[in-house]
Amino acid sequence: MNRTWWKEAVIYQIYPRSFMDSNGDGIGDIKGITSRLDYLKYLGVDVLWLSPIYQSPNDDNGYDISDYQAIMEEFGTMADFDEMLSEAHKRGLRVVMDLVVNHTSDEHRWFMESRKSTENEYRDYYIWREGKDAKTPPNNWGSCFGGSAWQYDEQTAMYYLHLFSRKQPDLNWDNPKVRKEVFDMMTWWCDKGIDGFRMDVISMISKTKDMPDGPITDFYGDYSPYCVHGPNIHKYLQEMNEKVLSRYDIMTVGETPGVTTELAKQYAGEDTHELNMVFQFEHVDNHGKYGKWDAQKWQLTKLKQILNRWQVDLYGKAWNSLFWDNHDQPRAVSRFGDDRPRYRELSAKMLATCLHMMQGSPYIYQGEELGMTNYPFQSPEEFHDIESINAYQEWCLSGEVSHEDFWPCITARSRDNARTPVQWDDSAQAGFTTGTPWIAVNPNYKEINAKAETEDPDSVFHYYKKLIALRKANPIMVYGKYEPLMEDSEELFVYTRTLDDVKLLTVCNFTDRRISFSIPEEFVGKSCLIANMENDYSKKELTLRPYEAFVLI
Ligand code: TEU
Ligand code: CA
Repeated sequence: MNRTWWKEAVIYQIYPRSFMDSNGDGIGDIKGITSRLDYLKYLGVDVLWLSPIYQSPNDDNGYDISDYQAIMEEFGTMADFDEMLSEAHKRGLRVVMDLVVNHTSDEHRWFMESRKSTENEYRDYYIWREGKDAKTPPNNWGSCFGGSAWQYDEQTAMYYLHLFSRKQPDLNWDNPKVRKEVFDMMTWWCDKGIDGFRMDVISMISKTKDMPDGPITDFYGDYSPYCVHGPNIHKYLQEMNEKVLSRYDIMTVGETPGVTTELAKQYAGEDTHELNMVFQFEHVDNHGKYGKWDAQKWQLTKLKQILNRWQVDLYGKAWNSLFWDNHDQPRAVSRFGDDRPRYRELSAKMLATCLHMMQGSPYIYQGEELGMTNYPFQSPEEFHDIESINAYQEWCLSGEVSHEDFWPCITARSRDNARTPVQWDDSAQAGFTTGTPWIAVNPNYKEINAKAETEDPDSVFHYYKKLIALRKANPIMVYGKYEPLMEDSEELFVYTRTLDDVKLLTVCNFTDRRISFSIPEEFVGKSCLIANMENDYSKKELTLRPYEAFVLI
């Protein structure tokens, strides 16, 4: 397996709006990121992935772009960006941008032109269809953010496709002019010196020509059979690779909802000339009776089946992206761990051990290194995210489900859980802003904040710092072959990694119970690489305490 910098990297995701505000307007910005580069260097991460910072009306907080080559006013200027990039590079930090090209904002000039007339030269930059009549969309597809995936546009009495919000019209990638515009824009950013792209819903850019009704899920038809892993997806990614990606020493990670391990070998194969790696979502798609809106925890054996399969199936063929959370997911320690005060830090460290000892590039979402938790929402008025606002409307205000039934589900999974400001210290607004934050700071910031944790050697922060340092010193963590153990255990996540004559054992107790464990013969007497609590691992028979995690090598 060839060795590369992005396989050895730890990537830190910044959601700029909530990371650090430098000018007191309550909105995070680029100068704020620059002011925190030393913190990120101290943590030890290698790459920063910035969620979109381009010009946007912020219908979907920057994932609706109106100018790909201008900086969102609230975030600052292009000069601010150039300074941040230069300061990051001075510190040996690489910067990866978020490429959102499945759709633009409806305020992008391409769309403003496209909607003017059926003869406009930009008409075919987007996907327009006749309705069945002026009141009936071309088919029954639903948008990810609720409602129909089709918006009727008076000017030309036709519908345009938007798989996300109606202000995010889908681009028509079958149009070679669209591909050229995108590749030129990507080249422009690469020539500025960025170090790669995270590609938003890139598995959705190729659609079938025919757009029939889809199978009904929740309230509308499912577009997936016609819009996910479409007929030309690999052709377009290979064209992107040939015309842009292969010309720079950059990293690429595709966000590919619906991807399987088989498909991942094509999207991110060692020699398929598409992307370096992909985000898969099987381990965060444990849906319930209200779709994604569900408060249930994984049955551990099911979670292990998924993660073990991704480890084993990709080994030597493609590269894993490892994550517990991001800006679309609830906080890891609340979802997969235990955010009760007694167990929050222990379970956060256990989750970090479980993920960072796996094969693949680990992603840390801002605040995850602090053990930040979900937000204690009290009412739907506190939601800012279009997805949560629309879901509450569609499921609750419509009378479909009672507030009592739905509230625990939507608060467990709302994307706003991950979008509250990073908690820097215990001063007002957690040191995020001197003004009023665009979204409320989690009230637990007085206990959970970067200042307290960087000063406490036993903090979640220092545990992440140690894991990251171990990755640099132990190639087995990057390149070792993964083998699952105890797959039937509902309490313990156990696996080994092997590289040449070195072997490590990872053991994680995912429960708040004491669990007995026999160390496999070959590991008795081995040294402890890292553990989230004191124990004597030289013994064969152990009683693991709640959320205990350790690694022997
Ligand atoms: O997310 C795509 C996506 O699949 C999300 O809808 C995700 O599955 C869902 O939010 C989980 O509940 C990307 C971006 O990460 C997201 O922030 C954007 O809203 C979306 O695309 C549209 O650009
Ligand atoms: Ca600001």
